[in-house]
Amino acid sequence: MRIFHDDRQRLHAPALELHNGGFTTYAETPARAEAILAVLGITETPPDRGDAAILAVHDADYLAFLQAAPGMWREAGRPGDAIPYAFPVVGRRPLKLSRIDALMGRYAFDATTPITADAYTSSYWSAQSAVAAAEAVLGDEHVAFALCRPPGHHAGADYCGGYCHINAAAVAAQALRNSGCGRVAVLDIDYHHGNGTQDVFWTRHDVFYASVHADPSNDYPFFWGHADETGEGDGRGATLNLPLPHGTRLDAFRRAQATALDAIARFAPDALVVSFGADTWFGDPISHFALETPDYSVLARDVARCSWPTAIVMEGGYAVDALGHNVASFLSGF
Ligand code: OKP
Ligand code: ZN
Repeated sequence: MRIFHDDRQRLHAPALELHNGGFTTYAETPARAEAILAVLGITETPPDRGDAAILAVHDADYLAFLQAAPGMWREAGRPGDAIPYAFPVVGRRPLKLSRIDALMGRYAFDATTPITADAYTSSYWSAQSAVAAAEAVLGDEHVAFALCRPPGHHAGADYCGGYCHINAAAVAAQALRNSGCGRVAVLDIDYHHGNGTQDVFWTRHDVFYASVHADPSNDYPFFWGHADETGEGDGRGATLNLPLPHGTRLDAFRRAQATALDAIARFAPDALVVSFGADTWFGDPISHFALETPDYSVLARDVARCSWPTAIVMEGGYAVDALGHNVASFLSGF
């Protein structure tokens, strides 16, 4: 299997995150990628497809802000990482914002996602890795893996959040659309709902989004991922959310994934993007499911049996010591 990753994806390294009312070390660390690389071995550097692939999903002003924010933050005299802390409540009148603090809140939905000096570079190459995997599965390969880090599925067209700045899975799905796939599906099996991916394709019928995740009544990202969210307008019925309770083990997870795969099969995609998170593992430090390492190859085989060209994109997974083995288990199922 071809595996894509660029060293620059490991530059972004925020110091701290707000967790349980205090600051702790940032869970989404470059060590995650190191751990996966240590187990998988050799990877390919993706070609640079430029801004165009990313602009097909994200707004130009948002991408410009990601690049400008660290400098503006420094110029305002702030010593730490650029972290938003004030957010415009939905429905407030549109204002012309200029202060960096205001802009941070405008382009973010939470305070867990610092925009470091390297956030754009690392996220840019994460997205390029996803595009390379998408291109590979339309070529000689049937399946490819993008070792994406930082993750992407919480990032929307014009906002960051949940450790994500650029939505690599959405960029890959759109790249597949632009390469001649009329219908593309995204299967998101990270522990958390992929609100960014859902939002990007919410009103579209050409990209189906299905997600198995922790019930947002109890879990991040709280405001998306409920079972009654099914898409709007042209996208009505092209979103499927399957929330599950804390403690979920392989059997229940596998049944939910089968429900998602059945819906995707009815949609009849030309290609699939899998947003894969290993934060469903029982020992994950920020999550509450109970999958075990061999379970990932079972889940992967169920996906592989569908035989769609499949680009796998890495999302979460924060038990660093187990992460490489959990990813290897998943990939072995293909
Ligand atoms: C990213 B991905 C921690 C609150 C949650 C954000 C979680 C983002 C997960 N106190 N922090 O979906 O794995
Ligand atoms: Zn996650």
